[in-house]
Amino acid sequence: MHGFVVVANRVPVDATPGGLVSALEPIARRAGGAWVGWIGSPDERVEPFEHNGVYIRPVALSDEDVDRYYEGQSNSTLWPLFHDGVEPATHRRAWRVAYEAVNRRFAEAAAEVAAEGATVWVHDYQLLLVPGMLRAARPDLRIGFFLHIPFPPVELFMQLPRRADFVRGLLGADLVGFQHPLAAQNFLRLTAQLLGLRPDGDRVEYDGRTVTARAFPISIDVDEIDRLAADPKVQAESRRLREELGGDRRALLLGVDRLDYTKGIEQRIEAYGELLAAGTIGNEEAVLVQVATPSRERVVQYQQLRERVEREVGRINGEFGDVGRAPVHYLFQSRSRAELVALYLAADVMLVTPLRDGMNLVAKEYVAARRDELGALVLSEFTGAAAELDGAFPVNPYDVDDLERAITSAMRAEPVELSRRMRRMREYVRTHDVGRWAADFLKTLSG
Ligand code: GDG
Repeated sequence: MHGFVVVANRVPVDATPGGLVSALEPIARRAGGAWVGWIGSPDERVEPFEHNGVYIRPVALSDEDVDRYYEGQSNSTLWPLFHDGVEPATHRRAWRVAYEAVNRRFAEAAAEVAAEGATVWVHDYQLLLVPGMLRAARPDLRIGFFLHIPFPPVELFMQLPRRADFVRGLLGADLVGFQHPLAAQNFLRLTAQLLGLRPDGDRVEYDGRTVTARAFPISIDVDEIDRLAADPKVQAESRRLREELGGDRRALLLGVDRLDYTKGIEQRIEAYGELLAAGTIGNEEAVLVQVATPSRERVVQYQQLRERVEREVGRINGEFGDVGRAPVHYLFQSRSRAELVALYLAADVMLVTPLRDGMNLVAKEYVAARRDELGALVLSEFTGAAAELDGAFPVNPYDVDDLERAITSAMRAEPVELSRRMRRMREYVRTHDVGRWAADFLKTLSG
């Protein structure tokens, strides 16, 4: 039995942990905690085990569960709908049924490992029903929920079949955390519209309890990025990359994203192509590197996106490239953390232009890596990060003209201006790292 339990779609046993794992694992370890989640491969039954001092309680998913709960309801219904419907959401009864069954399995596993009065922290859109199920089984628990992606406006959410179930699911928590204050507001409004509740400030009474809904913008492990950025091997790799790409004669523009239609990769590449076509930017004065990490490859929208992006990259390189000097370097590959930081250090302009993004950690990682206080960040207004990083060059990624303007202003800004902006952002990120995020959330949850 454990006094602190994390419940997330995946367990933290990957070779290169992300920010969430580096924030929560030490907390779980200190608390003698448990982590409930899927191992990541279908049809694999694994007994509970200990990993880095945390008790791992695997939840098994069949191939069909992965198809319906994960790729279906989570990634083809909720993901697009919660990102403003930038791709149409697909609704299928069988997916919803599987989603509910799998959420129940997660809730039961959590109930089984949580000690009397334990704190349980449930994560993200794959597990929206878990807080309600857990509350019903274990009214003694303190339950927190954090949504890593945006929460859509009421009108959009209303399209979701069985929408009230999802709201009731979240209301099983004592504290529901979001990336942005607007998301918390959307949620509270919905409790009024769908369930006739009366939210008051950031609280709402439900079922004889008080539920708080508030923004807790997530962040990164600043020390980890800083350590990599200070590493002579990483710095040498960064210099090598710049040299390969044309040295100081060519400005290096960089994008790093999972290949996802929410990230605005297509629009970004299209804008760059137009700048080359118009002669605003010459192929000899700049180069774009786009790292597109493979993601959700079995979902058809992702396969189609990949084809569109690759066709456009091919067209631009064919039309505006020279032998040995391609305008766009496109890497459909996963890179190590060290290589990403080397790229951040090499990039003059970081392009973070999602159509919608809960936070976007890449923006914060770029800032944390720039110990030289140089480099420009072009940042979409529709990211959570835009509410925090006021030294960025803001952009509306739906507007190609605005993208082109933002890219050229960032490329041509004076170094003094760049370091003024970068210093402001670095100060903010340094004082708002992921450790503080987790501590704020858990302190609020413990009341
Ligand atoms: C969701 C929300 C929210 C990327 N490529 C590689 C790689 N990455 C790392 C980045 C960064 C992370 O993955 C991506 O985080 P983002 O925040 O940018 O985006 P999502 O994956 O969509 O994350 C988002 C986040 O949850 C946290 O709440 O900010 O809004 O959508 O850390 O560096 N890492 C490695 N190789 C890669 O090729 N090692």
